[in-house]
Amino acid sequence: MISLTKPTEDSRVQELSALLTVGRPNILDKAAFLQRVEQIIDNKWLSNDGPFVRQLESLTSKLLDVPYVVAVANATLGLELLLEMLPEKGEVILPSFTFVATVHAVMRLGHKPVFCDVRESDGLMDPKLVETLIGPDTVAILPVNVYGNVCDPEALQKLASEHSVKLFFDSAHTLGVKHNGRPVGKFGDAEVFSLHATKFINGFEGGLITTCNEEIARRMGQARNFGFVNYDQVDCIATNAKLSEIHAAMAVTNLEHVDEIIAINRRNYEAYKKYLPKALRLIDFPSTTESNYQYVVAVCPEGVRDGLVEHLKANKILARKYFYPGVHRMKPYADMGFDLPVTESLSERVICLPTGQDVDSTIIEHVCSVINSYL
Ligand code: T4K
Repeated sequence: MISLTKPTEDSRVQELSALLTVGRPNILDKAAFLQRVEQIIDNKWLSNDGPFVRQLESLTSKLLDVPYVVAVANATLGLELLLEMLPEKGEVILPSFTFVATVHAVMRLGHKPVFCDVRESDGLMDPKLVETLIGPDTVAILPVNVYGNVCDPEALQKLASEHSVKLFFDSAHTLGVKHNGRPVGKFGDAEVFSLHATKFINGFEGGLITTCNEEIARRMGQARNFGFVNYDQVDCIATNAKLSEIHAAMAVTNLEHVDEIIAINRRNYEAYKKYLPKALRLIDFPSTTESNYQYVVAVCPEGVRDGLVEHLKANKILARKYFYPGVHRMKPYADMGFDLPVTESLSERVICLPTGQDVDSTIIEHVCSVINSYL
């Protein structure tokens, strides 16, 4: 007989609950979510464009002021569906200073990643550098809005239009962020958001493709569901990237508290600003950006970061090295010969600190005093 182990007896869960971790999910209203789970079970509509998926799409369409939202199983698949739509294979310009998923999506679809270095100040691609990398084989630019900061969408759009290449934003970190008062979500040809457990609004897993282009939205709707246009007709070769109802219900429940979660993250960010030793520099946001503050990232002096992460862990605080190493240094990409000095230097020094619902200013004061004791 199979032995059923209760989740709380799982050693990983026990280890993690004893730690203050980066990425602990925000769950603002467990009762409301459980009520929706009952509803899903009673409805017997578990997946495939169900009522909660539609509600999620409509809520995010309003929140982001974007006409089309297509919910998918995760952001990685969202990026793959967009890249699959490109009429020819070619070079895609993107940063190496990102989560590996962005680059894997490019490679898995048969395109060639062309890595662009990033700025020391915020880890974003500089449009001036992007311009130097555009060539005859470029098919798309794929900027990543890391940590809740926003790449310059106007300058990038100008470049993409001048060179007739597509512009897709990896906005996995920027749900609810505004740039010059305008919600991120309608820039470029399309954007992709993540609803992974560790994201500030989570659906356990999940992703959103947003676009102002009706044709892209139509194709994404088909592409997430095997290419079906109706019960019997399949128009293209496609995969299964559907979001289930339970995932959508979790995301909808959390979205009802979006302002509250941003306020919590902002309060935490301000507390880090107050207590963090001055030797570390917090990645900041310009006045043009209203962030969701979902990642609190500090840049350490050279040679400090790895020891500090270990010291924090010894004190039951699990900080993360997002993003280390640069993707161009990971095994599948290491032979491509890219030299990205800022990405390399930054990835050796960044440290991502715990935030979200389970963190408050007393905890942050403690985290900062542990950091101070190491320095
Ligand atoms: N583009 C960018 C720029 C991204 O950052 C990401 C994902 C993507 C694209 C792709 O999005 P998705 O396809 O995932 O929708 C995590 C996440 O898995 C990943 O979604 C995220 N970025 C990345 C920055 O972080 P890991 O491998 O570090 O995650 P993991 O599972 O080790 O979780 C991190 C910590 O969070 C754990 O140490 C403990 C805590 N945790 C995690 C989970 C899953 C919990 O407390 N509870 C949980 O349920 O990549």
